[in-house]
Amino acid sequence: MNLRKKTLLTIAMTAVLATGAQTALAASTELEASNGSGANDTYATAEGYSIGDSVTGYIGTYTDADVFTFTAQNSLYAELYIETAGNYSFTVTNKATGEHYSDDGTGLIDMPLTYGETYYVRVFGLNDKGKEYRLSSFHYF
Ligand SMILES: [Ca+2]
Repeated sequence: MNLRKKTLLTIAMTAVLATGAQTALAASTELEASNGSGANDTYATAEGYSIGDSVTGYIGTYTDADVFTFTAQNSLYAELYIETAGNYSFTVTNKATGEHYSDDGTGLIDMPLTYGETYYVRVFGLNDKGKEYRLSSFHYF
C-alpha cells in the first residue's frame, strides 16, 4: 500500500472510530424489558440520564412509566423531546421546587434549567403500550 492510500485509509478509520465513540456515549437503552414495567417506574428507581443523550425504551404495559433523572450541569435552557409511533406523553418535574412541565401530548418540552437542581423525566402511555420511543434533548441559550 502506498503512503497516500495508507493515509486516506487512516483518515477514514479515524472518522469511523470517532463517529462510533460519539454514538456509544450519547445513546443508551432503557434497562427494562420491552413488555415489562416496575423496574424504573418511580422517582426512587429512576435511571440516570444527561441532557444531550438519547435513550430508547418501551412503554411495556398500560400502567408502565419510565422515569429518568438528571442533574443540571448549567443554567441554560433545555429542549427535551420524544419520537415514537406510540400515543405517549411525558413530563419533567423538579421535586425540590415543585416545577412541573408537561408536553401535553406534543412530544416536546422547552424549559429553563437551574444549575445543580435534580429533575425527573417521566414517559408514559395515553392508553397505549408496546411501541418504542426515543427520548432526546439538547441545551440552548
Ligand atoms: Ca418502566
